[in-house]
Amino acid sequence: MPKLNRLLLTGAAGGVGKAIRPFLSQLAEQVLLSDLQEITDLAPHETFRAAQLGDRAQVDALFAEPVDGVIHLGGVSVEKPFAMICEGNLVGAYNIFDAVRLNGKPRLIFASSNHVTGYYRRDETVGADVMLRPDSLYGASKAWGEALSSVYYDKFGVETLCVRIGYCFPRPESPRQMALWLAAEDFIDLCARAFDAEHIGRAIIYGVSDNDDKWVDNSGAAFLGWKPKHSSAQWRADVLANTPKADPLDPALIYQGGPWVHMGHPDD
Ligand code: NAI
Ligand code: 15L
Repeated sequence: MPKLNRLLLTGAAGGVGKAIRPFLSQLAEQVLLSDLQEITDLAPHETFRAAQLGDRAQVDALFAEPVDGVIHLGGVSVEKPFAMICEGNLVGAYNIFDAVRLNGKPRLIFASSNHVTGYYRRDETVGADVMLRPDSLYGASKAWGEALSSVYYDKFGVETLCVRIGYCFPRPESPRQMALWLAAEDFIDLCARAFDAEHIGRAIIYGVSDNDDKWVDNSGAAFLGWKPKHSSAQWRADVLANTPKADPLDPALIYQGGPWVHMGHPDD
């Protein structure tokens, strides 16, 4: 696979950013890391530039040197007051898509979330083409990013892979997280394929590994030849042994969004 010259990684100081950084030299000669939080432990192929995603001038500055691939992880990653979601995820996603449009249209990987469909039940299998049922303002903000990817492809030709990440942490701690777990190595493999593919247009897939429980139908990912190699099955016995008995009628157990369906309005 030919390497990218310069990859931009937003949200580089976050959990997923930290997990994938060690693999990015396989994808690109140079990696520009960005976040609100400064990163100082830079490898020779890495540089850092701070940017508040809600500030257009700061986002534009990330493209001062040509970028030929973007992994956009930055933004608010959990339910937070609307002002924060608006700045990081609504204005922030817009600023990234529009800067991409104006700076040579590098291919973009957008970190969406399972929470765009959190109000589907666990006994339903959800494909990437279902009507959205976000479980939170956060989930709705990811739906906005997906909508931007549509108009920026159809109208302006920006190619984006939206990855509805399930649960990308070192290991799952609950049955829900087991069903949604995404290994960082599977995510990197997915990113590599997305940059390498001849054409991706605008696609939406779920970012989950090859777990035993499958709540999502990821057949839409087949065009990338992506076959996740990891599974959460290795933690099954441990997770089940540490999962307290709960009321099966609890909405947090019925819906895919889990405890997120219990969260009230973040500004109340
Ligand atoms: P995280 O919260 O650990 O990292 C997000 C990073 O974005 C942080 O370092 C933060 O400083 C930065 N950030 C927040 N607001 C910003 C702003 N306004 N301007 C610039 N930077 C800002 O999140 P994590 O877990 O690493 O997730 C990465 C991405 O993947 C997020 O977009 C998240 O919504 C998405 N995602 C993650 C999942 C997971 O299981 N880790 C599941 C589904 C989606
Ligand atoms: C997400 O979208 C969050 O970014 C992550 O922190 C987890 O909460 C994950 O979903 C989840 O569904 O558990």
